[in-house]
Amino acid sequence: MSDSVLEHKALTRRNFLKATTGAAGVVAMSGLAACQPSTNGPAEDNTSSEVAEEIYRSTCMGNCSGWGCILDVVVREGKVCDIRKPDLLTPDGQPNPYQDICLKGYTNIERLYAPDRILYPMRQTGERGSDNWERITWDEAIKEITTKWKAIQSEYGKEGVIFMSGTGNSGAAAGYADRLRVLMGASLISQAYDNAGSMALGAHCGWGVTYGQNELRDLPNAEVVFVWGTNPTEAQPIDFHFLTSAMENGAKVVTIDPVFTTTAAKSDKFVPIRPGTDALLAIGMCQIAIKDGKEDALNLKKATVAPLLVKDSDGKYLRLSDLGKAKAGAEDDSILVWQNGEAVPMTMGSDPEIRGHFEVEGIKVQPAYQILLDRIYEWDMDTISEYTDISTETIQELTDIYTSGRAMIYCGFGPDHFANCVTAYYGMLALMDVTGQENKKGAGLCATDYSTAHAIGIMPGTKAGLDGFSAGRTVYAPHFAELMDTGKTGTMEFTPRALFSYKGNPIGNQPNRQSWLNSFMKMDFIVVADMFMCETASYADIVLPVSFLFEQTDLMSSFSPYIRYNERVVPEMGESKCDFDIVTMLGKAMGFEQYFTQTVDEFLEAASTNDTAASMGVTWEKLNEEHRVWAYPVEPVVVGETHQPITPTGRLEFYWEDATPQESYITEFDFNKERCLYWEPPAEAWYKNEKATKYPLCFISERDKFKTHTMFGSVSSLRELHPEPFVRISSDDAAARGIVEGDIVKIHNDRGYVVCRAAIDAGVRPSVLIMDHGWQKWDFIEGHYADLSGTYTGARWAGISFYDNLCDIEKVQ
Ligand SMILES: Nc1nc2c(c(=O)[nH]1)N[C@H]1C(S)=C(S)[C@@H](COP(=O)(O)OP(=O)(O)OC[C@H]3O[C@@H](n4cnc5c(=O)[nH]c(N)nc54)[C@H](O)[C@@H]3O)O[C@H]1N2
Ligand SMILES: Nc1nc2c(c(=O)[nH]1)N[C@H]1C(S)=C(S)[C@@H](COP(=O)(O)OP(=O)(O)OC[C@H]3O[C@@H](n4cnc5c(=O)[nH]c(N)nc54)[C@H](O)[C@@H]3O)O[C@H]1N2
Ligand code: SF4
Ligand SMILES: [Mo]
Repeated sequence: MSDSVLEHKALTRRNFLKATTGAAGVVAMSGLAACQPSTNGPAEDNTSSEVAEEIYRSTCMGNCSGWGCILDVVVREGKVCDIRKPDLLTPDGQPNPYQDICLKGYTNIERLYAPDRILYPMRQTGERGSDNWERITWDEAIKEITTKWKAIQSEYGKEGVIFMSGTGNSGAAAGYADRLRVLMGASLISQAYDNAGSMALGAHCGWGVTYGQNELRDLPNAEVVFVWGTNPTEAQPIDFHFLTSAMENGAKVVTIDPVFTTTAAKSDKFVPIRPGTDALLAIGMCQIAIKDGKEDALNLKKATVAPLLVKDSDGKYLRLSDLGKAKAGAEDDSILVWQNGEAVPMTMGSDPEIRGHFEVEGIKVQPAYQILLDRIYEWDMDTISEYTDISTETIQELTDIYTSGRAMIYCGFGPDHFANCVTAYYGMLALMDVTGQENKKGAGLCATDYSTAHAIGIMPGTKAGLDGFSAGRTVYAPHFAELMDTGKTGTMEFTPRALFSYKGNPIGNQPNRQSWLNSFMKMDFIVVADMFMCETASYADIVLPVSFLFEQTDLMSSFSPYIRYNERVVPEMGESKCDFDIVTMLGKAMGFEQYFTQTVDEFLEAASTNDTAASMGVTWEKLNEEHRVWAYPVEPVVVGETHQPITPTGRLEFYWEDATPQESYITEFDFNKERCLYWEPPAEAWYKNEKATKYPLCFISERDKFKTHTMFGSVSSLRELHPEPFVRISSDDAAARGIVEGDIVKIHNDRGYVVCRAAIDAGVRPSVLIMDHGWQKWDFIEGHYADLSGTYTGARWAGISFYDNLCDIEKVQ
């Protein structure tokens, strides 16, 4: 590696330990000795008070529940030296509840001045991953990339170039590469993270202003909270206060998780469920609620699809057009319900039937609720209890607690990471519908990330003025390896030859890492745009240096009710550039000059000038003046109260007549099964799976406070607190293998292995191993934790199954 290119490679575990000698060492390492963070107190001669301070408005970034926490960035003598939290008020004068800065947020100074930042375009001179780099000029980089892209497109078709984006930056301008993709007709790998779980949640009430569910500001109104497959103390540190407020208001809190998490420790009850069986628990609770007379028939009839008649023949709703009384698809082609012995339009069904089987003019039908009930009673209590590993008494107790007051399910994405993930969410939603725990304040479902307020009004318009152009096809990440291996997945056939990856680190974050490396090696050409030498960048042919957040101008709207106009705090370091400028250069060199004439501010002005923004009082001038503009309902969003479902039926849906695969290329699809709640075991991580005799343990991951995925991983002060990966193992599993605290262990299966230290933890369920997520190849003693996971996915929505794997563990030393 040329020394002028990267002053340091990403810190390996060993050289990290050598380099880190305490906080002072960190500052010196970062070249910041002259400008210590003010939180460290003034220097000896107290000069800091004489130095003029400038405060700039920016945000943190990272796909954590903050994803853009508001930061006031303090600059002295041209250097960033402090980060402060502004005290913003909501429009009705309350402290903004979506505002805090976590531990990581304050370390952005270290990231800005980090030794592993990429500052120049670079070409890999050895083989991919060999870490031999030479510095090249921007002109050389752009020329080489666009020449190769043009050649590949003319040989393999436009789709031969494939783009992939991650979750590193949600800013409007940071997503500008999508414009180039459309112009080029390039294809896309959809990362599909959290995809199946979030789509399943959205299917219930539609993707409205709440991203589908009650907003977190409503959580403190709950009398009961089921924390279900989420660990907010680590994954939502700045939103955790909504849960503690509920606790302070007297809410009873139950945590359902295979692991005794910090959140579990603060709960009234902890239920260590067997991974991948959440839907069965919900099904068992529905059965008990119905048996105990806790079914809310009124809610089912009025607010849900329960009474809508479904035809036995094709699973579609019975409509007036089926009886020849309206034109199919016309506005008056109402769905019918059964009332007083006849089928009537649903708007006339004041007290419709929700159970039974009926016949309408020779057409056999049943209310959607009957179908749900049949799915619920497919399972008997003994099987539910055995599979979930939760006793019937406990399921009874959980049902009693859940139905004892206004109840909120606070769920996250633990259950999402199995191939059967949709089942867990279908189960939770059905439980809410059956018991009527919804449509009122303090009742319903809050979901990690999605139930945060997300400002509205920004419409980036990356595709504005591109009529006549269309992007190539989209392949979901779990299908990508098959496409690369065989040139085909489902009915889709094409050959990606060049990859452009930006804002993401798929090699570190996608499951079945070896299959991704394989796919990478099959590519003719890989370009990665990143600010750090992440694992994916290390396998690139060309790396483009992206400027750090504080060097960028952008508009942020996710994870906060404020639209945030981030101003540039300091100039771009080295030759780094923001994604917008990089894409503009690439676009021009690809021959699309006339489509890349905007400056970033012109683009952002257009993005914030639209009817929705105007209706929220947002203007470009206001954003320039105030930088943080509230653009969200002032009242907390409560589905069914402040906002009505925006589903095809206008009701809360637990039955989907139009359930189809997310992409038309997917061929294997059981329409009947996917229309309503069901449960089937995880694809691999199931104790009755044949593989379990050889590999009896399921390896899952969790969030920790010190990283956002692979970001912040090389921040020295954070590494000092959490220097290396370790796997947590139950006392029983450890004892059975002679493993003791601190041992070096090897976790392995047929896909790969990882070597790291073990920590014995009585709070981990037997047969489960858990490690915090976000480590990269240089962090492990050997191997990689992402080599262990498989590429299983659901049928209706392609999700990612990080946890759906079996393995075993042995002591190495
Ligand atoms: N610090 C930090 N915060 C983050 C992130 C980060 O990387 N770092 N990432 C952000 C992102 S993108 C996401 S998607 C969210 C995720 O947010 P969460 O969903 O809250 O994330 P996890 O900590 O993975 O929590 C999942 C919990 O589910 C449990 N679990 C695993 N399998 C099962 C199961 O089968 N059933 C049940 N009931 N529980 C199970 C795990 O033990 C864990 O405690 O976090 C966001 N916040
Ligand atoms: N084993 C396991 N794997 C997992 C998970 C798990 O629980 N267990 N969780 C998964 C989930 S839910 C998610 S959401 C994914 C997240 O996976 P990714 O989206 O890949 O997340 P990050 O590791 O944060 O990678 C973001 C990258 O973008 C770069 N970046 C930041 N800002 C910018 C910018 O402005 N421009 C450009 N070009 N680059 C920028 C960062 O330096 C970093 O390299 O991880 C998934 N992987
Ligand atoms: S790391 Fe996430 S939660 Fe922490 S300050 Fe940054 S955006 Fe907010
Ligand atoms: Mo995620």
